[in-house]
Amino acid sequence: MFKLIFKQFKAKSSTPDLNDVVNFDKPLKDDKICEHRLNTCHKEDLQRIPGLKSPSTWRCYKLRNHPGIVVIRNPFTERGLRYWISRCLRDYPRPPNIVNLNERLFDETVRSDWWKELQRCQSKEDFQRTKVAMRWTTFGYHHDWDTKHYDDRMQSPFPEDLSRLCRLFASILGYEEFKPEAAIVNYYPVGSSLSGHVDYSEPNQSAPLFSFSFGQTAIFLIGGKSLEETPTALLLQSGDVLIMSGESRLCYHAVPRILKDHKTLNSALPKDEDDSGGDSLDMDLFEQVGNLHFWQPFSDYIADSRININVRQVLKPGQLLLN
Ligand SMILES: O=C(O)CCC(=O)C(=O)O
Repeated sequence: MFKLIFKQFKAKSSTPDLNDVVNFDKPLKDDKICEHRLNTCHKEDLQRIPGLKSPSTWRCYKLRNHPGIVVIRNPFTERGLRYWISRCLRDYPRPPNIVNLNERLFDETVRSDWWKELQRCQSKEDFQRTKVAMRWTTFGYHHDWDTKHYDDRMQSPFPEDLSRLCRLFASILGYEEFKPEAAIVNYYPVGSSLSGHVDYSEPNQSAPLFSFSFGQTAIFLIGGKSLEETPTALLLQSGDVLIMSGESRLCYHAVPRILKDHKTLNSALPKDEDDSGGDSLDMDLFEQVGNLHFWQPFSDYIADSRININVRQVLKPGQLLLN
């Protein structure tokens, strides 16, 4: 059933039928979801990460048929969205992080600073080829796509800003001990997809997995423990945070389709829009993204692409090394 539904949504020849797809902007119409109350009152440090709306205003949902799935509908401010999109494009794909770019197709300059070199492409063709070639970057423990194993010798530092962000969401959901140790940033040009899989590479499979969506909307399929079970399709929009915890952590999931339906806000942002500094983010970047000239190339990228940051804990509690 999973593969069939994946194929139907993926089929380029047809406009996908969204009637049965959960839309968190129309929660009352949908009996597949129910509202989930977050206990945010006692978390004093919540407000300390700039770029997030006040947690008391967050809308959070659970899926009736998929225990453990939680979706927070875009808790980011416009400046916050721009910050994370810029980090994913400009900074995270740089060494020592690993990117998918093939060395036979791209030389070292592109592979080590893809975003900078993309801006320098001379022809439309070269620009497009370089743009769509970027599909993932990994950091923290690097996921080995062939062996599906992590290795203590294959790590790069986990960025402090993303670690703080994940720990904040984990804490709000009651996972005080969550440690962000491995991340994959997935880049999805419109037309691309990710087929059904289970994330079982982590020795720690009881810790939740945090997944952040930016840019164009994804149709996301969440299924069960076997491919026989019928999946539920969700619309994940820019800013949405999906958490796979408990039972759902080891369920099949996929992204069959990216919909080009999101309009990025292309204006300058007022300086004092939100948030005072703090040391949790790159505050120069946080300020720069409000400048239209600086933001434009990022906005152009996101006009026909989606970005997903996928964060996992690798080690079990108390475990210091893998091997
Ligand atoms: O893009 C997504 O929403 C899901 C990504 C994912 O499943 C993965 O990286 O394992």
